[in-house]
Amino acid sequence: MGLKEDLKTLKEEAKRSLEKAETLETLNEIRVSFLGKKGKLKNILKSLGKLSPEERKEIGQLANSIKDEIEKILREKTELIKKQLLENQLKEKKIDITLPPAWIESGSSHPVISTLIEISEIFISMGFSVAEGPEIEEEKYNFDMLNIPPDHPARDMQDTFFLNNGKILRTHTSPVQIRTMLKNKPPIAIIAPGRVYRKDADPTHSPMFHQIEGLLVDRNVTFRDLKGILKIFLESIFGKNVKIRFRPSYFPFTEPSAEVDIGCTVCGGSGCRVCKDTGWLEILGCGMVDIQVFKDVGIDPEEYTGFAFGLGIERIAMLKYRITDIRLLFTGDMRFNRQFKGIR
Ligand code: FA5
Repeated sequence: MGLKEDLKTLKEEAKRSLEKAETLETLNEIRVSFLGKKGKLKNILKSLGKLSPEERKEIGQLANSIKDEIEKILREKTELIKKQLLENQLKEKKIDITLPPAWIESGSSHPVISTLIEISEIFISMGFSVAEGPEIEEEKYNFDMLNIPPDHPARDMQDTFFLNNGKILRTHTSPVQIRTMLKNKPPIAIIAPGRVYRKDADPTHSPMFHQIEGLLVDRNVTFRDLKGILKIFLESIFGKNVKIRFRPSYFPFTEPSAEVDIGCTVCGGSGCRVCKDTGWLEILGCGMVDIQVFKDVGIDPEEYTGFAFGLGIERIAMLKYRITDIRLLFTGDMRFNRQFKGIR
């Protein structure tokens, strides 16, 4: 039977070709040439019509099984070649896992911010809560209600940034005292950290710097409480051996008033540019809340007393980390900033 032989020969031929095939393109060519519309199988089956129905059935079944077999081998071979292709690709693009990874620098807190957080945490641990106020402030809160009259030197154009909308950039955090006392009744114990602005620039003065305001109002608050709290705070930051000096001073919103200096940690007291050769650096102003301020916010000065303080965060950071120029804190120079990695 010629057709049967032809089909078997076709099968063997297809198998041989498939065995040799190495690319997906060759596989496709084999599929087209054996199983395609004009392919070898169709060609053989052309003479099917000349056969008897029985023979036709037998040859038809044989042709189908050969077709199935070739298709099966085609599928398997396709999978195999694809797998080999992938393996070759992976080999070519092999990743060397022993290479060191690309270096991604991790960020860290700026020394001013970590000092701000450290100071805040000390006061929070003593029972103070955190209050906030706007940096764009009204003169009423920044000056008038703090008992700073219009002709006071602090209002001078030399110190204050005046804005076109009639407001100013706050020159200190003390307006938060007023805003807090207008809103809350005593007892009050708050700190108010934030940015403040002054026309000021030298190794210890920056036009933008940070302060933390403190305010405690209650019955029987005395100057002794103020000294005690500040001593605890300064010893927590600088250690028990810190040299502290209270100097009488003047602020329109406190009476009596004082300023506190710290023995210069940069030179150890022998004199340097940070302490301007005095051995001391001023870090805060403080005092007992002035009676006039209490009256203006509606707190009875007969019943309540209070203390307030305002400290410069950059000055504390400078003493803590022995930084010789405040401006270094704001240049954004990464060689400087990197030195403070991991301080908190
Ligand atoms: C005040 O700003 C008062 N509001 C402080 C105060 C609050 C007194 C409550 C009484 C009661 P003074 O101008 O001295 O005070 O500033 C306070 C601290 O801010 C200074 O001791 C200093 O540490 C810091 N400071 C002042 N000016 C600058 C500046 N330009 N750059 C960096 N730090 C400064």
